[in-house]
Amino acid sequence: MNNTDNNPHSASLPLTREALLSAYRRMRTIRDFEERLHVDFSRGDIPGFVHLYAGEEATAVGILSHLTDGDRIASTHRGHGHCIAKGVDVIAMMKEIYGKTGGACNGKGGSMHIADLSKGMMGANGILGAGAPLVCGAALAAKFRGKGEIGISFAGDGAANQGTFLESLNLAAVWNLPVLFVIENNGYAEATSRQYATAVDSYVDRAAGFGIPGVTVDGTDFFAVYETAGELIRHARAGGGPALLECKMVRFYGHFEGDAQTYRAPDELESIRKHQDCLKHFINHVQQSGILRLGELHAIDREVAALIEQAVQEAKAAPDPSADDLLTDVYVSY
Ligand SMILES: Cc1ncc(C[n+]2csc(CCOP(=O)(O)OP(=O)(O)O)c2C)c(N)n1
Ligand SMILES: [Mg+2]
Repeated sequence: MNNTDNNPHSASLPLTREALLSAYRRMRTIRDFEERLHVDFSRGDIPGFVHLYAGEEATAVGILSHLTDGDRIASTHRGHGHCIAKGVDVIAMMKEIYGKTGGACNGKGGSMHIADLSKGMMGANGILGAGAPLVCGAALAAKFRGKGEIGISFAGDGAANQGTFLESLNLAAVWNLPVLFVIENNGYAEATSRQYATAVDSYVDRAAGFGIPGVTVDGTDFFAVYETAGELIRHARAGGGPALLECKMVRFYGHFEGDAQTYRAPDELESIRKHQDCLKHFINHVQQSGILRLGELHAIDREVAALIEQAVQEAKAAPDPSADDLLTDVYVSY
């Protein structure tokens, strides 16, 4: 199958000033969103479990900047960054995490189940490895629609050892599906180091076993992620089939909020924040190359800070779902 003829996405996307400002805004929004949740969770304001994406922003934004609303993604338990990068409304996300009416899922999903099908965001997911088969289904539908749309599955380094994940690679290869499988390798699955639980050093070595391309990239470098993902996405849109992309990255917080992180080296957090901060890297790059001015970025910082404050205030003020809402949104009504 070759979709390039009627494919609105097949041209390469140049990183214009506007595109860079938009990418920065999304990365900054993710960072501020997560840092605010960290504070509010520790105050006891937020129900349920929260896993923060801070530190990993360049991967979500570098990849998802290539997508349109018609492309579909399946996320993980650490899904806020994917949602924001895919264009889900930040105020609806905050309300959802607070469990309130007006949330992306009317307050019934919470952090680990945010979805917005109108944006192609099929959902965060509490089950490791569950997104990959879902994306195969979405990609099969996209292939039949023939408009050059694709699916992207995100999975952590831990989830990449799940049978469902590996079976999905095989299925996608056999059916030549337009899918990109992204492994977000932050070095840990909960408190378990990657070396302890995974037999291979490089996850992309596994791609050869399924006959598909596999590439590793520095997931803290927005520009490297953008470029590498762009090639694999164009390959999928053009009918070239699935690929595997491993993004090496760091997480700035614990596995979940409340994690004491005793499994980390004593200076690890300080070191990764100092040397592997994807936002600092982005700012240095655009400043040194003279593409963007610091003042423009600071203006975005102020707008994002105001948006996050507004989101929290609206979430706190929104009503809880009522008992009458208990059985709505549970089943699809046709
Ligand atoms: C099938 C399944 N097994 C175990 C768990 C419990 N669990 C939740 S998150 C997690 C670790 C995930 O690590 P990784 O995939 O590397 O993602 P990260 O948290 O590092 O982003 C585990 C074991 C689960 N949610 N689902
Ligand atoms: Mg991990």
